[in-house]
Amino acid sequence: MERKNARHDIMTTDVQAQEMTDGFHLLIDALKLNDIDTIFGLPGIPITDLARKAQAEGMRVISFRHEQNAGNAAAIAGFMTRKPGICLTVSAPGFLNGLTALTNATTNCFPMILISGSSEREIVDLQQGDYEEMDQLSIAKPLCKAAYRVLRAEDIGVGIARAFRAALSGRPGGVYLDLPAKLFAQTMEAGAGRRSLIRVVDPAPKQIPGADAVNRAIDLLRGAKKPLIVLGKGAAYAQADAEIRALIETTGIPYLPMSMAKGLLPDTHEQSASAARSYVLPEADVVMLIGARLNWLLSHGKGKTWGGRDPKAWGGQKFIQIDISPQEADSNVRIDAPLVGDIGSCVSALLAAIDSTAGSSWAKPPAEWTGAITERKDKNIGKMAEILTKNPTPMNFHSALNVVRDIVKANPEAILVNEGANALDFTRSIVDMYRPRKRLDVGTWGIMGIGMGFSVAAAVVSGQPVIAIEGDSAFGFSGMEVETLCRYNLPVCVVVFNNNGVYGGTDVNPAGGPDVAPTVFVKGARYDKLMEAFGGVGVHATTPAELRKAMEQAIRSKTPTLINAVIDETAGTESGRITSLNPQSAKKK
Ligand SMILES: Cc1ncc(C[n+]2csc(CCOP(=O)(O)OP(=O)(O)O)c2C)c(N)n1
Ligand SMILES: [Mg+2]
Repeated sequence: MERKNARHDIMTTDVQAQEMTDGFHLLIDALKLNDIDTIFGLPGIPITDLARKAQAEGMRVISFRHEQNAGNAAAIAGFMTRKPGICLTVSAPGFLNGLTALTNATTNCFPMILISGSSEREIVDLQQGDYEEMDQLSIAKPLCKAAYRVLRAEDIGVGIARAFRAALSGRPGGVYLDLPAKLFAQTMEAGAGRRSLIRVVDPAPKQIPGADAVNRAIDLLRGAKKPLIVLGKGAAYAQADAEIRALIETTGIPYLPMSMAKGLLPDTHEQSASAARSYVLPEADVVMLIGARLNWLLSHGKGKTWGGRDPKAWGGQKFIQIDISPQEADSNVRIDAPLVGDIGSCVSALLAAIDSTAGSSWAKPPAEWTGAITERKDKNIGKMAEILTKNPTPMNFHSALNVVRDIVKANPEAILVNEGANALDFTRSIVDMYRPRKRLDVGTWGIMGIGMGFSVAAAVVSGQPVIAIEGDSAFGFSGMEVETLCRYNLPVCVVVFNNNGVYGGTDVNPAGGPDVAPTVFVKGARYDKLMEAFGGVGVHATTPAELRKAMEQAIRSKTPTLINAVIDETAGTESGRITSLNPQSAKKK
């Protein structure tokens, strides 16, 4: 009897000693170890079981209908949480579908990791025609911040750690992680597997600015007669909201929020110069950029927008630029005071310097400057208020957005997703935001197609209601994801501004044939029926009153809703606010 028991013990020890893990579980464990609780993706060979096992291990796995939308979801989850958003795709075509989102994330400095399964290296590299054959790593490399491949199960921990550090450190961005099919099935002893994983410590280390750089910036600010602060999306990402607010309020300097920085301070703040943008940009003498780049969205810091004599000319203002990347300064015009570091540290350093050098005696900007801004603001806001109260039939952008503006004001916790041309530009200028990181839009590229991916992620990550204001063309890029909204029962209210086409519905075929013009869609389309097909609420709204009722109901009920808001097809302009970027031939007709 005793002998038998001893033998039993030995056998148990043997089985314990051989407890095994595999690539699937190592990957899931590595992600969980680094606080990832959600994966956005689309299943198929070779990652179907990975998605299943992740769900079995308690992760939230949100499946999409197209990888681009899953990728956009991951990217914006990264922006909102400062943890890399994870997108999971199959090989070649799935990978390529996810790549636009990865590249867009990199351009916008959103941390995300695109994890794609890939086919067998031995066959792919000899181009022998494998299932979904593609050298994915080489293709991804120039399109993202970093790209890695893991070939051995024992390297999964390091692979994830490197991907996290690349995505989050310095200027955040998109990272590609290539995982060949064979990796998932590889086994190793479980204890060794556990020990191979890395919990990444301090992946976005503080970067403290140099004292001389801080003083240079302070000197410029102090000497300014007409100072201006421009807040970019980087300032929103930094989550240094209290410090930024303190800097603006202590110095009394007027500020201009870029699109996704709206709400960092409430848009109704008395120092906001949004409604006087075309006045302050050419007039300011010292401009401090906080997490904002002088790219096309700021007319490259020169030309008429900035008071330059011609489209290439510098307007004469001095720039202070706070950015985490030392390479950003001088990218377009001279930066007199670059302040390199993370935004929280830089702004804190400025506040400390102000406190120690001037204390409460910091001179606020001259009243002539702030007064002139207020005067213009009041005039423009008054003019806009008049337009917003009009009630034309059919609705135009203004009468519809007057409703959206009220709904957002009443629900400041709601997240506003926005894309389109006119539907984007009018919403940005009319709808005030009250809290940080509540406005998510087309970003640096002006990319269409982010709508439903952003909406899904915003709802999943925040648990707050989401309002998506979508041009009818913009909506089409990700429209099938209304099924995803219904499947996960997300509190998203999609409002399609339906003006029958790209910029509007009035173009005619110049050749007179049966095809409609390239910018025109089916007239009077009923996008609301699309939502109904999956069990959500569809509403056809032709008046502001109908739109208001439907939006209120959507927010109250937390039910996926799509409102087809009929907008005058003549109300938009070509390309919205950026008509001038359309090339014009010099050739005489
Ligand atoms: C991926 C991508 N494809 C094409 C474009 C060009 N584009 C810019 S806005 C837009 C759609 C504008 O129409 P709509 O969304 O209906 O907005 P509207 O001006 O009619 O309100 C398009 C196709 C783009 N920005 N991104
Ligand atoms: Mg349209």
